[in-house]
Amino acid sequence: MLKFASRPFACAAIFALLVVATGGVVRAGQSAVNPASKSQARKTTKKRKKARHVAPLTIVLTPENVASPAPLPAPSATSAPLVGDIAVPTAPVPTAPAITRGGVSASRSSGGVRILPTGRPGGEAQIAATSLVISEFRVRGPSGANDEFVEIMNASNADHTVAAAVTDGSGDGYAIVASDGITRCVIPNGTVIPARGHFLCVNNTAFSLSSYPAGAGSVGSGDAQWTAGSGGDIPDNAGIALFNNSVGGGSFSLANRFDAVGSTAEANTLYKEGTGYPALTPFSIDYAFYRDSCGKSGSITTFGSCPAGGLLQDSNNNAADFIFVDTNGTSAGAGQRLGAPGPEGLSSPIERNTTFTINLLDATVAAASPPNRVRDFTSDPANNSTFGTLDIRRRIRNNTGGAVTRLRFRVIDITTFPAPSGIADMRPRTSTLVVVSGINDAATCLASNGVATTPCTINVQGTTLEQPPSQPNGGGFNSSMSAGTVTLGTPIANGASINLRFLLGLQQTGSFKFYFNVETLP
Ligand SMILES: [Ca+2]
Ligand SMILES: [Ca+2]
Ligand SMILES: [Ca+2]
Repeated sequence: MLKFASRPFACAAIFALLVVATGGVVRAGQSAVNPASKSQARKTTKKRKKARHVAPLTIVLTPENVASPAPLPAPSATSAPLVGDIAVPTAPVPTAPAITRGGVSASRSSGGVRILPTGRPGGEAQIAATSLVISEFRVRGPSGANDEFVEIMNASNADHTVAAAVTDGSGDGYAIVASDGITRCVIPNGTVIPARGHFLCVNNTAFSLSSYPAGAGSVGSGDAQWTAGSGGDIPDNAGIALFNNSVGGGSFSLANRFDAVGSTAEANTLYKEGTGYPALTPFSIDYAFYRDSCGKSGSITTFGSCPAGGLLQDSNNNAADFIFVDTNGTSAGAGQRLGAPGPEGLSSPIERNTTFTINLLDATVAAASPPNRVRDFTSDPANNSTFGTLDIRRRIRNNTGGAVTRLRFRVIDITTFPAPSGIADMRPRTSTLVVVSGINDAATCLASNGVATTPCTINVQGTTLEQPPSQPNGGGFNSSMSAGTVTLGTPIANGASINLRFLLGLQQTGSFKFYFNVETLP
């Protein structure tokens, strides 16, 4: 997990609570903008008026708007007065990095952002070394009730070979089962799920995210499928469980269960953990519940490093472990935050935070200053950048020991819609190559051009917000951003670096945070 953050230079009282944490002030001294203007434009005037008078930023669900999500209300607060662009952070300078198992995070130093790996902290329940967990799912989507998937992750650091604990000689494996007791997918015996890799089970009747990028291609119809003839639609808010066998009946027991997730409306406790996630009002939107790997349960307003260190959290309490996201920031009953589904299967890139080093583009310059961080005040509402953009540039070095043929970054913590006043509403967006001159960092010059002579001019490649799902409001929680220049034909050799930029549209200014996981192939 990597983090880019800073905090107010001249804090007003309203920011005092953020001081111990982090965040970057990206104030432009302008009024907050309605981040859902596109959505609102499609709605009736009557509904708009109604929504705008609801505070705070939630809507009341009524039968009339169950069929389609209600419009988002406009933030009513305004930004703080202009106090500058992005302040220089003042947190203690961290000690030299020491590689441990866990996510990579950035700590602020007096010079800007510094990256250091972090071990997995205590507190939350830790995933056992052999655990398979349900890492993301949905039971409805834009294509309706059958637009469903269940993603499994091997959260351990060792490859896992599927071997059913109970067998009957008939298609044995692990079973993904809904609370009606009907198996939707079997992960066949002998399947190897790589360390931190995934297995994707989809409803082939209406799965709409088959074009979501995976390795060289897309996730397609997943690694296993179900249809109307094999259980069909999983009802809204029904529970799902992963068992260590596919025999069924009494073999689908608590003792044989790897993991489960269900809502408060699920009566069968075998198919959920704790009281369950808050039951959803069923909208056919591009939503997902994904398992938290930051450790803040999807809070937009909680600053500081991610307690989970970039690794999946499983406290056996669905309400705490799963985060609801959708591409329009809809309030459907289980929390409201802009984000995107990201179904992953066996061919998808794998989290490898600890084997990459994130360097400033120019280490002779503060992290909060160009060329490492560039603030553009140009208003660009059409691209979710009403208050301009924040452009973060880094040199990312491959230390995996081999060539990397696919590289992308998954957002695991961010300030975004619906951020309250004083906190930035950031929208990750696609960027393209920029050429940067005046680099005085010899290591970057050498890595980029093969010559250490300074100053030098370098290429900084753009990153692409991966779609589908369509993200007309920009990215958010669980969105992925790809380094498209890294391919099988043009890999990053071990020890080599790539210069990348992460472009964030600003729909509201204020303190910010931006953490992501590094995902790669092989
Ligand atoms: Ca369904
Ligand atoms: Ca669990
Ligand atoms: Ca996923």
